[in-house]
Amino acid sequence: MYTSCDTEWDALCVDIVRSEGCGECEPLPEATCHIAASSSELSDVLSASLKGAADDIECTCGSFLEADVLFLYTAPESGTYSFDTAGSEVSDTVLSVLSGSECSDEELGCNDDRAEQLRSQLNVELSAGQKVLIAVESWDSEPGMVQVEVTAGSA
Ligand SMILES: [Ca+2]
Ligand SMILES: [Ca+2]
Repeated sequence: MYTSCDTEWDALCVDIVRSEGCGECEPLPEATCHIAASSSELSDVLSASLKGAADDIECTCGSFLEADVLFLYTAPESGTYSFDTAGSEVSDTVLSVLSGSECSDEELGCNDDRAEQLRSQLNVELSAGQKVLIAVESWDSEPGMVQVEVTAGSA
């Protein structure tokens, strides 16, 4: 893919221009943050498919460059929330919770395997009205449905 000449992809673009003798460079693809579903219920199950999903964020406890699905969750009240991928079709999940509704927000926590199982679970303290992004990846690029069950967690 041809990319813009005045960005971090300069070297790649210059190589293309040199080898192909033209100065035509397309703009960089826009950084997007694909949110599959959202909820603000105290107990809810969010689900989406990893098939064809984009790689929007890097889960720090996951594999490099894995596709992810993102769910936006708004805490209805202050407390501890549990996010659990039990019931996902993808057997080995990775779960990450970001501190806000943007893909650039900081990671509050990341879990690969919980209690010697391949599923993932995190307890996170949230305040009323706080928005968090929940990211789910497969550990080994297995396409399929993933789901996150949100419940009132224990601290
Ligand atoms: Ca990813
Ligand atoms: Ca796992």
